[in-house]
This record gives sequence, C-alpha cells and structure tokens, in this order.
Amino acid sequence: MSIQKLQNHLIVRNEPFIDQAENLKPLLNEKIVTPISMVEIKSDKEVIHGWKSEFVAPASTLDNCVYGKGDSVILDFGDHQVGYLSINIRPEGSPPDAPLKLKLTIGEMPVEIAEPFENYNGWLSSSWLQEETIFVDVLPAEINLPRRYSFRYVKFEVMDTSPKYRVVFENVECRAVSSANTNNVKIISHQDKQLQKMDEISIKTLADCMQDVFEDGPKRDRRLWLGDLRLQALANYETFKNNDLVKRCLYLFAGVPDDKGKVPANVFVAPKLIADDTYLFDYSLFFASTLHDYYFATSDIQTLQELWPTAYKQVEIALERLDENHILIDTADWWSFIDWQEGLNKQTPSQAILIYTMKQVIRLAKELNSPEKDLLSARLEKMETAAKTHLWDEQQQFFISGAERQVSWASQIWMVLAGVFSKEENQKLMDHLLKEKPEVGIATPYMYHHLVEALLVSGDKEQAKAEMKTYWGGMIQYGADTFWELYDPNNKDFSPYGSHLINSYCHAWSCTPTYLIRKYDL
Ligand code: RAM
Repeated sequence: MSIQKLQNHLIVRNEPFIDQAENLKPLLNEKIVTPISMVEIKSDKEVIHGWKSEFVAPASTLDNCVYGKGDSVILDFGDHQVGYLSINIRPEGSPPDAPLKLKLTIGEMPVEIAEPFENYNGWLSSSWLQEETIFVDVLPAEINLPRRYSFRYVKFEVMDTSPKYRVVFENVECRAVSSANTNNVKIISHQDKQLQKMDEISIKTLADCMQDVFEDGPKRDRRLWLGDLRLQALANYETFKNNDLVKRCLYLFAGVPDDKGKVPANVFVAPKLIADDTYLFDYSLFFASTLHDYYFATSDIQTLQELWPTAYKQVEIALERLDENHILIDTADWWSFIDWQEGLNKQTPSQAILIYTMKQVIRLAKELNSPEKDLLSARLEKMETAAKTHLWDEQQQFFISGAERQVSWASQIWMVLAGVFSKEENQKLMDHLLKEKPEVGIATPYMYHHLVEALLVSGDKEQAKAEMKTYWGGMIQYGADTFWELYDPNNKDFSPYGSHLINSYCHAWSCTPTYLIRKYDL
C-alpha cells in the first residue's frame, strides 16, 4: 500500500461554512472513571492475539502496594475509555533523593500491554502506540497526563527510584470524554441476547468515537473520514441523535474543497481546519450520500440548500471518469477505498457506488426541485444499463471488475446496494455469492456492514443476522468492549498496516450493528 502525497495542493476555503462548523462545535461530557482491578497479562493460544488479562486484586488495594526499581503493575478500567489520566504518586522510605522515572504503557487490548512496542514494524507511524516516560523531580506529586488516550489497560513500570525510596500510586483516574447525547438513546431489550449485546457494544463504540467530530478511531487516526462519517451518522440517527454533530462534519468537509470543488477523504481540525491531501473516489461521493441521509433524518432544508452545490459537484467530478460506454475508467493511478482487501479491483464497486449515490442525489434534486434532476436521471439510466452490459458476466452470474475480470465480494455487494437489479435478482445474486464464496473476499467490518445491508435489502433477514453473529459476535467472543477496525475470523492477527499493535480497537466503521438492528428491526 502506498500513500497519497500531493504537491501544489490547492484548497479554496469557504469561510462562512467553516464558521458555521465552528458554531456547531459540541461540548464534551465528562465522567470520572476509576480502575476496577489489577491484572496480569498471560499468554493463551486460544484467545485473540494470544494474550488475555487475568484478575490479580481489586484496584482498591493499590494504595497498599509499594513499587521500586523494576516493579510494575497493570490496571484494568473494566471497559473501554477515552480520556485523560491522572495519578497521585507518594514516596515511601527515605526522602526521595533522585527523580522517579516512570514508564506508562496504555492499551485498548491486552496485546498492547504484552508485546513490546520496540518490536513494532508496521508501515503506519509507531507514534500512534500509546506510551509515556515521565520524570518526576518532586514527590509527592499529582500527575495529569496531557494527552488523550483510548484504552482499557494501563501499565505502570517503575524504571528507577533510588535505593532509598519507593513509590505508591493513588487516585488513579480517567476523565472520560464524549460528545454523545446518551439520554437520547432508546433502550431496547432484545429477546436475542447476542443481538442485545451487539447493540450495546455498537453504541459504546460510537460514543467513544464521538468527540469534537465523529472520529474514526479515538486511538488512531483520531480524525474525521468521510467513509466512516457516513456510517456513524446512520448509527447516530438510530441512537444519540446528535444531528448537529453530523451537520458540523458536513460543513467541515464543504469548507475545504480543492480548486476543482472536490472534498477530501478526511480533514484535521487542529490547529485549524486542514484538508488532508488524500482524495478517494468513493469517499468524495459519500459527501452527497451523507447529506442525503442527514436531510431525510432531519428535514433540515436550509442545510440541504447550502450544501447542495458541494454534493452535486462530487457527482459531476465522478462522472468525468466515465468512458464512452458509461463505465468508470480503471487506471493504476486512481484512488477509491472500498475495502482493505489485498488485490481488490475497485472499478465495479466504484461504478456501483456512483450509481448508489446518484440515486440519492436525484432524490435530493427532487426535494429542491432542481433542474439537474433530469440530466442526472438520464446519465443514471445509461450507467445502469452499461453495468449490466459490460460488467455482468452471464456465464459466471457475477459482476466482474477491471481488465482481469475479477470476481470479488465487494463488486456483488455494492451492485446489490446500488439496486441495478430487481429485489429477486439481487436475492439470487446474494445466494450465489454466499454459495460460491469468490476468493477476493472482505477485509474489514466496513465491508461486512455492506454485506449485511445487501442481504437486508435483498430480503434475507435471517442470513443477515447469521453473518452479524459470526462476525461482530466473533469479536464479542474474544472480549471486545468496543468493536474493532479490523477482524478476520480466519486470520486473527490480520492488519493491513503490517502489525496488529497499530490496529484500532474502537472504530467508527465497526459501530453499525445498532443501526442494522434498529433500522431493519432485526
Ligand atoms: C484507515 C482508517 C479509516 C478509513 C481509512 C480509509 O486509515 O481505518 O477509518 O476510513 O483507512
């Protein structure tokens, strides 16, 4: 995998939109959380990554423990937290005649505590791995760590005190933060306990990702990605209903298009709003899709009117990639995300996403009574026919993608969601997919979400539930407190980044079971 790095990246800032986003900045709710126990991390081949935590003592006994050079303790907060850590440290013995050197390792999963970060060799920056080494000159001390962490476990390792004193840790606390409106969530009590649990964990996942913006992962990348936003917004309408946060995020993207009008795949919000120099064909289109969903969830016509030109522009730019047959041109140098699946050809799933988005944009154009609706409908018809003519392999009964005529799960799933076939034909295609299981499969919960939704729109509720139970249910079985960025039931160490240490274990695009359960009444 390579990364996009653009030179001469021109951004046309829309200050009124940026101000609008600023006005919608949420207040963060705070909650003080304390650890529940001291644990050990033990090797166990049966569990995910080969590490599990084991209870040692209640956390209330921590202030009876004295730690000297080479000693360590691991605290378990009992659940996933996003927030700021503070600790009181008291010396014991002679007056402290040297600074305390303390190392902290902070992890969402036992593996992050057990495997040394020095051994990390993935291609994303190791600076995402959560650790600190602090030197404390004066004791006793109250330490307030400046960074926000995403974690369940914290390890304290005393690197050195002096031969004359040791230390005691007291009042370890996390000031947990989230902008989620928990009061708005309707409690459901599902007869199926597994679905009930899935719903709860999804909601927790979404809440922990809801900060100043909808972050993709509070551990990594801690930023607003369009593909993640679209799914978070859908889950949000069914739960927290923090609709202004969706609106804020839409204005953030609309505030920093490039000189052609294209919105970036993700933005940074500090030190000020900055568009990343990463553009993804599908993610830019999802601006329009997210606006569509927002409008139909809120009826906020004013926002629709203001953001319509930005949404329409994304479709216009996407349409420029069509060849004379109304099929997307597939070149080696274009970027569409779709999934982290190795070797996945993006042409057909991207064509499907364009069709999917155009249908939503046409719906919006009708709401606005905009003249573009007829033009869009005409283009859409041609693209759908083209997909059935050039991308459908009658013999294999599958959509193919790219010059290699690749049959992937992503192509079938997105074509079903795009609705190019009738419901019955879609059902047949999904059955065929699940039976034949083409080799180019699914790598992320993001694509799994689309698999489940494709089953639901083609009318197979039971199969949809079964897939959710093996997939998100699998994460629960391995002790997930929040749903993960990556999970491959057949390769538990999977990471597209070269190491599972850097994976995020509370990730936006994995929060959708609550949407699927509530929206489709599962
Ligand atoms: C990864 C993250 C993020 C996603 C992008 C495309 O960096 O998982 O959530 O949207 O990929």
